[in-house]
Amino acid sequence: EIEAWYIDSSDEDQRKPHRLNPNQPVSLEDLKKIGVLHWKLNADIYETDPELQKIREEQGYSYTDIITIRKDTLPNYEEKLKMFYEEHLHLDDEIRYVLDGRAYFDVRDKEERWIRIAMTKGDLITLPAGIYHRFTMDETNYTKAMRLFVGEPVWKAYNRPADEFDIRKKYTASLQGS
Ligand code: KMT
Ligand code: NI
Repeated sequence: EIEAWYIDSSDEDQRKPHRLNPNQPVSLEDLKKIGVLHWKLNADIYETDPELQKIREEQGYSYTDIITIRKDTLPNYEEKLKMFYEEHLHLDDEIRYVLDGRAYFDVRDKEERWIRIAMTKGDLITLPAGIYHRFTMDETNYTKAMRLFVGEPVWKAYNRPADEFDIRKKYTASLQGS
């Protein structure tokens, strides 16, 4: 089971867990209500995994590539990490599959509170288009992730505020009554 929790608002190192005391967990069901989908897969066999294949077919995730985030392998490491941690949205779903290492995705809930999602090896997650979110390494400083996309990838991020986009309006409307 993937673990998620509400975080505090302290400015301490972003790589720390930032749990509230007492911890305030968020369930998979809660995540689903804000459009965040999750699958647990066997990352050791990602190259031939029929389960991954099935998800890709069902969801239309035609594109994949692999990104390794480590100081010595990712060009402009510090700059990129800083960018990833700016609150932003995309016009398409953000789909990530952790093949090795770990990382955090933070997403806003309906009341704009930050939820931290702890991604470990085997976690595949879809953040819906239009959701405000950000990404950070944890204290292990290493992630290898597959990036998936429906069609030709567009990595453009729009930092908050980006409320004028139709996809943002569509997303907030989808939260009503759920
Ligand atoms: C994004 O847009 O938030 C990212 O691409 C995060 C880093 S990919 C593991
Ligand atoms: Ni993003």
